[in-house]
Amino acid sequence: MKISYEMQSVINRQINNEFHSAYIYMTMSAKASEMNLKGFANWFEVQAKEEFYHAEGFIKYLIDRGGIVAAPAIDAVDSSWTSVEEMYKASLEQEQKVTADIDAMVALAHAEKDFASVEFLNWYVREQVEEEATASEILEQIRFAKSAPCALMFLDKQLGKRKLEKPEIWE
Ligand code: OFO
Repeated sequence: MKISYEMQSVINRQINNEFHSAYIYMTMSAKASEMNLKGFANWFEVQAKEEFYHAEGFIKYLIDRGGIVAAPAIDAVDSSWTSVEEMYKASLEQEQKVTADIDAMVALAHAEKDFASVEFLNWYVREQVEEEATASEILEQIRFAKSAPCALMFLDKQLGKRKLEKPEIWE
């Protein structure tokens, strides 16, 4: 079954969303570096690269289904955060937005009886559960650590250990 124009259009929009997420996280990484929080900077950089993989997954899928990849401009990033707490708050909001977009795509795939897209999108549905949970967990830890600077330093050290792993569906 050929992929519908509407599904192509929402996938293209999502490719753009994923690159925008990558841009946001790369900017957060730069801001954390400016604050000398190298561990947070590492965490955001790894996250940016994961977002790039997410975009790549959609691109490959669209091509496999005979679709056309559009390449609209990526929105600028509002980088007015003044703390890592604000960055993780923004991160959680961004992930909640992405989750809503993915859910809408799944609903469209079901409505069109496009079961290949349903199956493909399921990976992203599960991924978003993890993305939201992680952003929310780190945000809570930052809030706990706020009254104790050494706790924030410890968290920075922990986040510095994060390494990039290629998502299993692209291996
Ligand atoms: Fe691609 O998951 Fe975050 O935005």
